[in-house]
Amino acid sequence: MRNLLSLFLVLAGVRAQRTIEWTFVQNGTSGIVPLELITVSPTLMIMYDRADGNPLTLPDGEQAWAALWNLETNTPTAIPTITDTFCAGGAFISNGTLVSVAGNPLETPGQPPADGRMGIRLFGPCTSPTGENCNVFEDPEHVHLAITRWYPTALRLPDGGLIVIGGSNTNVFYNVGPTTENSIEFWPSRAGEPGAVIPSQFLLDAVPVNMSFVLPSGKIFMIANNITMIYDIETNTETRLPDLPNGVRVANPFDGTAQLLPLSAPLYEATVLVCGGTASDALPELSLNITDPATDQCSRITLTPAGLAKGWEVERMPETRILVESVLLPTGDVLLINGAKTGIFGLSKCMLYRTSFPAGQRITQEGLPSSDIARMYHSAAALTGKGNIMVAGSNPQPAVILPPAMFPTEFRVEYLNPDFMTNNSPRPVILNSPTQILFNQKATLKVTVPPSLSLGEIQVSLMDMGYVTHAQHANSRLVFLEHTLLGDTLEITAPPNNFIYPPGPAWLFLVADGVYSEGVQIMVGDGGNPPRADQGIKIPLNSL
Ligand SMILES: *[C@@H]1O[C@H](CO)[C@@H](O)[C@H](O)[C@H]1NC(C)=O
Ligand SMILES: *[C@@H]1O[C@H](CO)[C@@H](O)[C@H](O)[C@H]1NC(C)=O
Ligand SMILES: *[C@@H]1O[C@H](CO)[C@@H](O)[C@H](O)[C@H]1NC(C)=O
Ligand SMILES: *[C@@H]1O[C@H](CO)[C@@H](O)[C@H](O)[C@H]1NC(C)=O
Ligand SMILES: CC(=O)N[C@H]1CO[C@H](CO)[C@@H](O)[C@@H]1O
Repeated sequence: MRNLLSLFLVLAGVRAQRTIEWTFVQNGTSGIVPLELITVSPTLMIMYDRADGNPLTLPDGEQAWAALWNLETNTPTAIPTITDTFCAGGAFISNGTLVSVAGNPLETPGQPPADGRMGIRLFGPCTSPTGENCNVFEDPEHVHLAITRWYPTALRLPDGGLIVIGGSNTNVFYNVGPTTENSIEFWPSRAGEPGAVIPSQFLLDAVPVNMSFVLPSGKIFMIANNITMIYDIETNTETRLPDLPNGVRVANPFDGTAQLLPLSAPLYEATVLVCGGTASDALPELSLNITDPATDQCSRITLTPAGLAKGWEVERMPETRILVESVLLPTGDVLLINGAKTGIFGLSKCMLYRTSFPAGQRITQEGLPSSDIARMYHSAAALTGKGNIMVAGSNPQPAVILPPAMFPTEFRVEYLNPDFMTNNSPRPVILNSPTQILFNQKATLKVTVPPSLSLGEIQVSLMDMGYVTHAQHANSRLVFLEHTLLGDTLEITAPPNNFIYPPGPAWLFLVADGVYSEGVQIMVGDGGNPPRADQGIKIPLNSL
């Protein structure tokens, strides 16, 4: 079974000549199951789980369900949390604080964790490399959502605050049926305390399974089950767009994965890529089976009038995949990793998608290693500031269950290293950069680009790495910045306004010839608490 795991990568044109040699390196154990994994600084990742028998404990001996992972020492440190973070969503907001939203109902009366369904957990910004004094702030009595939500999505809006979408009002294993919350709300609330709850016909039609993106217009694109729409927050109107083709369904419990592909000047046209999911038509929840067929379909659509006229374009992965996870890389390529060939939460495998290639040539399997660790339901893969991909977790079990169980709870941490990290070949370096940039403003960075890399292929990537959970990287975003490079001086221009990149923290990467630097953190916008007024300049858009 272990040998079934392998990895595929899409080769780039210019990059195809270089020997691709990606490798997995295993190091350390996570102590909890990082079913939520978020990159918070160059040295730290935050991990959220539930209290179901984790070996990691707090100083008082109580078991932990939240921890910081130190990328330097490859060790976890438990962090105290009040409410149950299981199946929370989240996002960074405009002041740099990471907000974890909602979670699990009370599991054992009288025992921690407390009911997390209305949870708001604030973390950071954290400037200590080891996470000293970086705590999760919670005040469940006074700071909470308007209603209970298990499994919602949270997106950072152009005003720097959050829209919280859907979920279920209790833990129901699959988020379908009468307990679903077919509604949205905002945090901080837009209409006093507690916030207004706005019903959604789209979520009702879809059973509120969803993947959502903030478009350059400020509207929200949502995919749920096999249907899609654009939501205009200001007018509270839903506009249905074409269904996913060929009966493919992509949301929980048939998880596919979706990414907003990189946005570029001048028009910042939004294209959404959706891969994997199930090929079978709406199966009744109780008859789901690990032998059910997954799909090999990737679908993409450009959200402009011309793109909509073209509709969804279909590409095929080399094999079928469900619960596949997508990691947007600084190059604009998308790593497709983990997942199963069949079933609902079955066996785990990996891949990558090269965005800039013509259709039909984007996917390949060359030069990539295999992992011998199965990464299934409740596993995660996240880009780190160093530029490799941290892969951790997996627990399709109801609690911590150790070997010899089939697919036991997995605590081993691995990194997938790109070839330039595997063989220590020279990478571009950002020597210094400002810590903050205002919209449409220019800034100057000192950089080095190794002479072996082509200066004709420079990209500057401004990224939100997202809040990784359940194969979704909510808020994942990449804007290619306009730039000029003269010697070791790189001049960049920030995104024109808060719609192209919602105000908040970001990572900057310098890419030369497909090889990228380590990332540096930068605050985009004024850094104030939400809601923020519009910032930057208005630009013409042809996107929806
Ligand atoms: C694991 O990480 C530790 C701490 O960074 C390091 O000392 C050790 O060499 C690493 N082991 C491997 C196999 O990379
Ligand atoms: C989407 O699913 C609905 C049923 O849930 C079905 O009626 C519709 O035909 C599907 N759309 C496509 C394009 O397959
Ligand atoms: C799953 O499907 C297989 C093949 O049809 C069948 O043998 C098996 O009993 C099913 N398992 C469950 C749990 O229904
Ligand atoms: C960020 O904004 C939120 C919402 O207003 C607030 O609760 C939080 O304390 C702020 N964080 C910092 C570090 O000021
Ligand atoms: C019920 C459900 O599938 N909710 C999903 C909504 O989308 C977020 C990601 O944006 C997922 O994490 C949730 O699982």
